[in-house]
Amino acid sequence: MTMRWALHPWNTDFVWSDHTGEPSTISAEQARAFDEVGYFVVADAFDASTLAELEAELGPGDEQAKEFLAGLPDGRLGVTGLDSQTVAPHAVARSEFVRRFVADKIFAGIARDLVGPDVRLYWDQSVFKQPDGAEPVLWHQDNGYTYTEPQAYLTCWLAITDATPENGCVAVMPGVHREGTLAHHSTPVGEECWGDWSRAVEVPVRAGSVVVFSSLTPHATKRNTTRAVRKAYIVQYAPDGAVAHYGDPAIGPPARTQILGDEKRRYWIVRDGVRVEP
Ligand SMILES: O=C(O)CCC(=O)C(=O)O
Repeated sequence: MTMRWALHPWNTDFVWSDHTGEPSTISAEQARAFDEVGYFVVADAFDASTLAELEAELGPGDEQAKEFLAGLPDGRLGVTGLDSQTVAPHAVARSEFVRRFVADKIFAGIARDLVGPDVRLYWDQSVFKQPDGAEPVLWHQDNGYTYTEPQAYLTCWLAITDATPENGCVAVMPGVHREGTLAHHSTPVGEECWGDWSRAVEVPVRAGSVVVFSSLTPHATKRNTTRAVRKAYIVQYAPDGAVAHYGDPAIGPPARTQILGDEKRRYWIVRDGVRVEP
């Protein structure tokens, strides 16, 4: 089923807040792009030796994810699969290097500029798109997986290997973030919202570059049609006090609301406008 354009039933009065302050880390053009189209690229943010260390630290989590998937009948669980993309969450819980990496001054500065003065880590995961992959990542908003309030938080998608149209770089639907959360439906390969490849923008980037987008920016990645693994590490930052809503939007309002993120991983990145050393 291809999704039609529709707002999420819980999204009744969303208004996107433009970023009007003086940014500390990103440029004024990048802040404007974030507001207008919902994404921008920080090119070459990390050097090869940092990437190599990060990649080494992410390896064991990816191996664990593969072992888990290998125990399932078809090696798949939703969006993640041995023949599509392996997804390993929470490297920050396993690695001191990664714990510090996500609070790097580049990430903290971007989060300060786009989320506000009080920011916590929400989520981190590696996504390794397997060679000659069987399935894409469908159009979705990150807020379509777990509905949050405020609806907008920040996703930083770091390329560990070069990301190209052939191996499944990020593609986005420009401008749609301003509508707030769209309706999603569950498919065998993950959540899906409306998207239109004829209007989409593919965002190829070199290894070490970060695609910065909103939790409300619809994005997708095509199948990896190459013979090499495409590796990315994704980190999400949310304002202090953000909550997650759970329930079935087809039935009614949220059945349950709780603080966003696990207590141990929800550490400060920026507090009172100042980067916090983890
Ligand atoms: O890295 C990818 O291929 C897509 C990942 C993604 O969209 C996500 O984690 O929300």
